[in-house]
Amino acid sequence: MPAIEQTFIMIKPDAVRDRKTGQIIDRIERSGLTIEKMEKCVLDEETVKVHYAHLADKPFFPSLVAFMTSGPVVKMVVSGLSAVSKMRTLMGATNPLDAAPGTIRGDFAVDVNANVIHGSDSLENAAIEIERFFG
Ligand code: RTP
Repeated sequence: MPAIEQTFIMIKPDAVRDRKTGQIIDRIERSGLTIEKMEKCVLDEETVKVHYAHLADKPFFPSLVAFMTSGPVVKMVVSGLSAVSKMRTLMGATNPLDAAPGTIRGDFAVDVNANVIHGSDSLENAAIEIERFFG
């Protein structure tokens, strides 16, 4: 049975810079999910390195850290029925080239290196990320 969940969502620097924040928030709210907390901030390098620690050995890691600290992000706690998987569906595939039209990445992103939005991939990681970013 679907349960009410909380997930961690972050609009990445490319989308904030391109003034897509409002349109992305609109899609989240239209889907029936609720924004519990929201804050615009610039991430420090250490926080990004911890957040993407599972990718530390990838060749694109330095550019990922540079991108994620390149400007403000909008971080959120989003809640609702099956919020974790519902947001992953709304977001679309990690690589925008594979993301279906109608998804956030499918409609707003063109490049896997700057793919507009982050959403927790499990309930367990959602709790860890909410603690990490909202403490
Ligand atoms: P995210 O954590 O940002 O929501 O992304 P994800 O779970 O869908 O995908 P993950 O594998 O955790 O990748 C994290 C972020 O790293 C960048 N990436 N670049 N150049 C590349 O091949 C590549 N692969 C991944 C993306 O920004 C991705 O969202």
